[in-house]
Amino acid sequence: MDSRSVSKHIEALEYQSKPHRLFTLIFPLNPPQTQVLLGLKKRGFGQNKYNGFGGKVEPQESISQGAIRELTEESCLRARSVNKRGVLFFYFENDPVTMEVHVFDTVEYEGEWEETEEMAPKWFGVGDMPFDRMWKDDERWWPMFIRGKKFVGRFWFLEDQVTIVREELAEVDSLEF
Ligand code: 8DG
Repeated sequence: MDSRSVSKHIEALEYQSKPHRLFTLIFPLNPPQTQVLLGLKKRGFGQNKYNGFGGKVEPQESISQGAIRELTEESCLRARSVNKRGVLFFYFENDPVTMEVHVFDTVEYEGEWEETEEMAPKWFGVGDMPFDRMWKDDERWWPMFIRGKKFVGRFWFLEDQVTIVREELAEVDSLEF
């Protein structure tokens, strides 16, 4: 086995040995892709932060079905198509579960956005993001997102959910997840 195959093999074993929980995260863009709809999260994990829309993938659905369902539940928009843009892995100190978050955009959606129990939506310029009120990793991968790149990232957080102690981030040609 060459060294690249060995490291891929180790990565696969590491992946299997840790419990993963699957999540989605979707960002609606206006047609010229100059603005993005974010939601201020009103409750639960990430409360008071601006974010895209998303949540846990249900057992009976595909990941992209989960992204579409969560977008409607949290913003009332109905996506007609979604594009997979990235996969992010989050590791938190003293938490054995890896969060695997599949990131999408959508430019094809119907309906008017509405505030919901979980999110208060608001449009932002893609170059004018409220990073001081977002998860700390977002400013790292957002430049790739708005340049239309695909990406894979891994971020290790302390228990405070703010301090990143290690990160890996790379643009990729395709996402095989
Ligand atoms: P529930 O309240 O209904 O139980 O949960 P849910 O709606 O199913 O899931 P959730 O707890 O709201 O899901 C967490 C969301 O936050 C999900 O969309 C993934 C996203 N998210 C993280 N970490 C990060 C991060 O570092 N940056 C960004 N932008 N999003 C993140 O979990």
